[in-house]
Amino acid sequence: MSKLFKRLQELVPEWRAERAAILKDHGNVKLSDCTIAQAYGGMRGVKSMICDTSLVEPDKGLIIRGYPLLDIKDLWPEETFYLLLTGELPDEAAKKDMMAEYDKRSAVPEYVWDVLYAMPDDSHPMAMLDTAILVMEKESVFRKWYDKGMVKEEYWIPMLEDSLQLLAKLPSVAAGVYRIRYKKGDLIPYVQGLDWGANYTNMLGIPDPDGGFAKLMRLYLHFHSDHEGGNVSANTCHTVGSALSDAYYSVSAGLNGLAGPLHGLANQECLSWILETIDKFGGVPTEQQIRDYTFETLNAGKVIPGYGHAVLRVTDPRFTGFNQFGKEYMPNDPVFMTVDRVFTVVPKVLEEYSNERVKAGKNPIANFWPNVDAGSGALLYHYGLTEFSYYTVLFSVSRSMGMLAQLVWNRAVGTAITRPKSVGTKFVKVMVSK
Ligand code: AMX
Repeated sequence: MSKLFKRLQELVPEWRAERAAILKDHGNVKLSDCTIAQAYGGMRGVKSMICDTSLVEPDKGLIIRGYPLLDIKDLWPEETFYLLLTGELPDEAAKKDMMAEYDKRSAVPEYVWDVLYAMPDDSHPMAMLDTAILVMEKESVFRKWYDKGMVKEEYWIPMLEDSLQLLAKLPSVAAGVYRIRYKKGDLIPYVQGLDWGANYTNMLGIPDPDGGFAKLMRLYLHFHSDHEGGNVSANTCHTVGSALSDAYYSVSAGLNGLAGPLHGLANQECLSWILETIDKFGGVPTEQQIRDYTFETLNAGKVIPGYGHAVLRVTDPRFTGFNQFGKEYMPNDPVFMTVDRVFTVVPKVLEEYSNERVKAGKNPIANFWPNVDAGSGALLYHYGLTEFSYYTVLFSVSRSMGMLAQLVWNRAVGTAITRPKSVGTKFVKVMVSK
């Protein structure tokens, strides 16, 4: 029995008791109102779900289980998952135990490779990853237990097993997607005893003589792991999981949302935009050139990828962490230098542009600062991962930790099936006429 499982066995009854007491004593307290603008506007800011794994504060960014991200930036992803689930930092023994739990479950069924090799050559890597996850659904322990019959109190146990199974296989599957999609040659096997991040790096097959890429990978997987419950991927996974669909169905669904350009796909678009500027100006552009190109992009009706956020109103600490990494390990890399210079120029341009929008009667841009996607691509590019249509797959491997931790937690406390109420335009018109 894993240390994680044992600790959860102790914690789950406490969480249930806490939830029951809150509901009994304060169930009628109002958390939030919802305006018509919010109903039309993606429910932005409406507090209507509970998520304990992490919190995104508009002025602070990601806080995982009470720890601001930059205070715990050196965690390995194995530790991140333990923390997301239990709320506690694992000791060295628990971290080793997590590695051993992944090792035990790392074998990928052969049929996954058959399916991936059979997909069209020009499939998007995200479509390949999501298909691979979905095709493994038949392995779900949750579904088997459910079909046999199990009591609600047990739901979290097979959900945890499915989560560990899926997480253990994801680096191999994701690396396989890379090697198959970009015709990199044979698949590279998983190495027992090697950590999750280094294993993933190794299976991609990109040379990493000084271990810098593995270091970046651990940081990357840790940083993207969770972003509270309401973002498109987490919320989709949550909704699908609330119907008691198993982890394979739920995570695959959530990642289909991550594949959208306004969400996780932004990282591929960011690097593409950075490389375009370098190309256009024949090297690292000057601040004036960046300013001109930013306006050109905006005036063409496009967004500046990597800037703005639905919740954050400051520089994303994940961007800050990546920027620090770049300054330490690749200060003279032209792509990194461009990202860094863009950071000094774009927020000011967005502010000016936003003021013009307001004068023209449009919405202001709510946040001029970089989000996680603005800088991560440059670091990956530096280490030789240059196929940027693959970047959202890396994000997905990481984000699966948050989605799975939330699924386990929801099954542990017995969160109900999601069912908000929709109203029609007629309802709105009648309401405002009163
Ligand atoms: N460039 C240009 N215009 C922008 C902008 C940007 N970076 N960010 C916001 N705007 C515009 C919006 O398109 C919107 O215009 P509209 O009213 O004409 O439709 C207006 O400003 C108001 O939007 P907002 O309230 O500031 O943002 P939002 O909550 O509606 O959207 C986000 C947030 C992230 C989708 C938006 O900032 C955006 O499109 N950014 C660029 C894409 C990106 O970086 N996405 C990654 C987000 C992080 C992630 O999930 N990985």
